[in-house]
Amino acid sequence: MHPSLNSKIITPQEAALQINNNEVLGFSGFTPSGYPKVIPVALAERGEQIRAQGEDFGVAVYTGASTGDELDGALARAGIMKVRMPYQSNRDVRAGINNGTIQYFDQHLSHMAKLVRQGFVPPPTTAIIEAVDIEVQGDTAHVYLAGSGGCSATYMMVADRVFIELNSFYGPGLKGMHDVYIPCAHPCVDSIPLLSAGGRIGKPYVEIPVSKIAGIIETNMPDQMGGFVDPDEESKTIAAHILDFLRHERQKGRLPVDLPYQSGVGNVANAVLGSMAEDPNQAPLSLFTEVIQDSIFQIIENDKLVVASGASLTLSIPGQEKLKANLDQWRDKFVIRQQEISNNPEVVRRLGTISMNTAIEVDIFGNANSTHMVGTSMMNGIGGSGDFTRNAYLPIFMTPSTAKGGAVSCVVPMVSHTDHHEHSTQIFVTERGLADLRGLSPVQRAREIIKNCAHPDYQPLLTDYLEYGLKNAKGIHTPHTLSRAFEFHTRFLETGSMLP
Ligand code: 0RQ
Repeated sequence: MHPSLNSKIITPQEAALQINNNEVLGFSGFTPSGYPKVIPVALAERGEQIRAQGEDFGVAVYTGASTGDELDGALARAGIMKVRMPYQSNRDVRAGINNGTIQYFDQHLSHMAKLVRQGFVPPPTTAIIEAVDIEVQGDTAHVYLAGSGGCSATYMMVADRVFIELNSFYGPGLKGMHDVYIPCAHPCVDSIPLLSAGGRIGKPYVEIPVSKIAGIIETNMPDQMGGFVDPDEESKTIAAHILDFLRHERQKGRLPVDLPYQSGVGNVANAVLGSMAEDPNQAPLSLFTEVIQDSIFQIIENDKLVVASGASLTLSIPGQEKLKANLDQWRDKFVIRQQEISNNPEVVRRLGTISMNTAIEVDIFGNANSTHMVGTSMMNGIGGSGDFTRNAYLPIFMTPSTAKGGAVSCVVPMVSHTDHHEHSTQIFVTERGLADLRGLSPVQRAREIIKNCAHPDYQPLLTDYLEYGLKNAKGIHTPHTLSRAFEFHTRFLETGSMLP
């Protein structure tokens, strides 16, 4: 850090004292990566004290995506999170959303920064950002972000003041990984000049006036990212189906070898990339994705990484240690972007990205639900799954065929909430097999999905639903029987199982 900034060093409590009731706060962080870790905890403590005295205190929390428990969990448990956008995956935030105490605006991640800059949502007045270094040139500070890009540049640009948590865990070794680029504002129509997954079009830091820095807090903490479990048989089988399919597509000449991949968050997604890394026939991979998970090390160690572009390094703690030890060697293989670029629909489509995301449930006609449990309860949010699915060269959705020990079928007559509709989806995969929906009518899709993806315990029920509709519906293009469409979900709510 530039020595002229020493006078700005404060404690997290001093920062928290300056936050006002009902303020909109823009935090860094995209998944538990690169999020501030000590100011939110101090703010939660302060908020709890104020509320214990019977006074109102709450804030709106904008981030890149989900964050760590020191941010989301702490603010939710303190009861001071009033508004949340655009994505979360924290148990306590989820509880607040589903009991109505937190107003959640679940938004495509690529849209968030623009919504703020366009003034469509109230802009953050304070930005709270994790960084690895700050340089100063004249009146300008160059802020080098930590493990994620998120919407940090936009929040710092629009906020009146910025608090920075300067985390020495990675330290300045991370400098050079970020590519910070903000598209011009309409009516300007310049294209984003990104022509490859690894292209660099911006600066490695965010520029702000030094005068905006309201305080700096020094920390030394890894991101609190839970470890990945070794892939289970189900994940490995799903991965094997996807690899077989990609091989088949390549043989047919429909899949150029060097198209980039996006892969969603979680153990299944991690397992798919891990399997690709181990496949001797797999050509080196470019990732144009959001979350760079631990499977990246398998890809690097098998000499299969061309480049990994994402909005965050979502690594377990051993993964963060590994990266830190190899930063000099690997830095050029990574590009961390602001999420409006990592997830940019136009760029996703132009590069020909192959997307692989997990759904909560899919229906027999090709719609997917990524967000809601039994139609009403929010799980996490749409995240980047829509940014990629709608624009991918080849969009793939995966899910185990059942959940809750078989009591729930993840293939249902009609999804209880629609995030990705039949016009955007193309490939569904479960551990039972893969359904290629391209070019198929709704009834043809239903037959493929029931045959290849549904669990055998549920196949007769789904077939009965389809055949009943074909006999009785007024029009049979999409032969739903509306009075029965949610019979699986209704049975689950009444008996705890979708099976009769
Ligand atoms: O609950 O642990 O209590 O049993 O849902 O399910 O199988 O552990 O799945 O962790 O991979 O998450 C879609 C939520 C999958 C995630 C979703 C229950 C199941 C379990 C979790 P339990 P799993 P995962 C990139 C892309 C949207 C955002 C996105 C997600 C729990 O992938 O949030 O794609 N996606 N972003 O038992 C009732 C069903 C169920 C069910 C599963 N049909 N009914 N419960 N469960 N299916 C990342 C970003 O955007 C940042």
